[in-house]
Amino acid sequence: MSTALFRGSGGRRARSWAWTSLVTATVGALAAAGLVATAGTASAQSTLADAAESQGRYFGTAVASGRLGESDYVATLDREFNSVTAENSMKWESLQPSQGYFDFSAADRIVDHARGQGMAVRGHTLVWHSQLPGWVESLGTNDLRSAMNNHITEVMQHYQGDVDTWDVVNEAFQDGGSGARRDSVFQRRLGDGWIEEAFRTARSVDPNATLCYNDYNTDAWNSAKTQAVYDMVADFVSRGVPIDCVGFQAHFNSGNPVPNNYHETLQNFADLGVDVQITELDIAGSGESQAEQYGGVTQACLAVSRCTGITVWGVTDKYSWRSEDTPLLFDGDYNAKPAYHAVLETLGGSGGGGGGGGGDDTADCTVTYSETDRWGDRFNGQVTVRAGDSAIDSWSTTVTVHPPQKISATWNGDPSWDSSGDVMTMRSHGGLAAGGTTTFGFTVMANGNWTTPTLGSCTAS
Ligand code: G2I
Repeated sequence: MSTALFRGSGGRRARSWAWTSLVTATVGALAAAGLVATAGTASAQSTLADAAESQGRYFGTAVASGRLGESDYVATLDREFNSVTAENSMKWESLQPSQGYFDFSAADRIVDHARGQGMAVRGHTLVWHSQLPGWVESLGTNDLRSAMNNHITEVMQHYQGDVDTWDVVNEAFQDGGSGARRDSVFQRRLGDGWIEEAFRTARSVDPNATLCYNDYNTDAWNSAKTQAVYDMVADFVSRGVPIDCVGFQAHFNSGNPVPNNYHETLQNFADLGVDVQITELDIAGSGESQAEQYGGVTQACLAVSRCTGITVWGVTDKYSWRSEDTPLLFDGDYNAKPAYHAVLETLGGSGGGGGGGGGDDTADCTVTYSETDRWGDRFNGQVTVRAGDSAIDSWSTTVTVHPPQKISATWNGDPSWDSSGDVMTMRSHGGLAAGGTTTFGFTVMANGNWTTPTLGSCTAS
């Protein structure tokens, strides 16, 4: 099971089918075990995706491929979102680490999961000065031009039919008051025409994809950077350069708050005849003040008919690129925060949050699985149990193995078994303080089946 390296295009389709059925089967098993919301339990508009859809929008999140093995992460992703963006896996350094060698494996995992769940995929990003492999930096003008066009071509062809929207060019303008283009290798070697060329190439490769220019600090209408991007888009539209959309990253904090005229900025761009999307939303803070700002951004999007959707830059605070700012909609235990409820309600939904958390004080706990060791015939699983906002006296949860697997040893808990021997109930030896954690572990004899055991929910008293 080594990492797949592919030269050139093609090959994705066949693998895609295999993955899709695997994903569907896994989700079916989780649903049967009550681990993911099923159609019967999730009423309309009690999730971000459903509420956004009722407003004719999508609601997306950035996804890190390495997190797709975590059951709470996946359950929250699948329940709440209907669009994903790869947080890092589709960047140039990930997809073409050395010239001519493409490694689509991590990005494929995200796309296969998303497509298996019927989600849309935003491609991020084809041409960006950052997370760019060293070999690109050292190319001369002609080679850089061909490398740029070749990268766009190979990547878009690989994901054609799966990725419907691309950030073709990311962050090409400088911060501050100059309104100038960023001094990147593309700008230095290819001159002003490189952005246009990237868009023309992208259109010729996949005429059906929505092509976006994406940037940050373009939120306040009167800032020099916003104006510079606006001028470029206006120029592209007037000359027929193929651009369909402008992405607003929307990374907000106290130094860069949501501007009062945010809606005006979105509307002015939309009036050029392009869609606008909020592509990497996160807002530092907590509680009601964070909630209010999230509600305001959501409202700004709803007020602009061409604002087609919102993507938040991650599922949970604990994996955010700036986790110390707690900028997302779910806390580290996947409890929905006030910000989540503000977004959901602004989208016309209610309830929601998956029933977990929501800031109440009743006894609860969560469980997370990880595999800690693997040998030729067996593996060790570890479950972390975490108490919610209140102390708990005891906890229990179930671990279901998949025949012919057998659990051969356990530690740090009191196990009991159902009649099939496949479902182990693990009970605590004692309690946990509010927010406290403990772990228990077990060895699974694989007997040829390496499927991850299924965790039940955590029960506290
Ligand atoms: O910086 C925030 C975002 C700004 N707009 C473009 C986005 O693509 C960008 O995303 C962030 C990711 O959220 C981070 O996860 O881009 C960063 C890189 O510029 C990402 O950070 C990288 C670290 O630099 C690496 O050291 C690390 O290995 O994340 C990698 C994976 O965790």
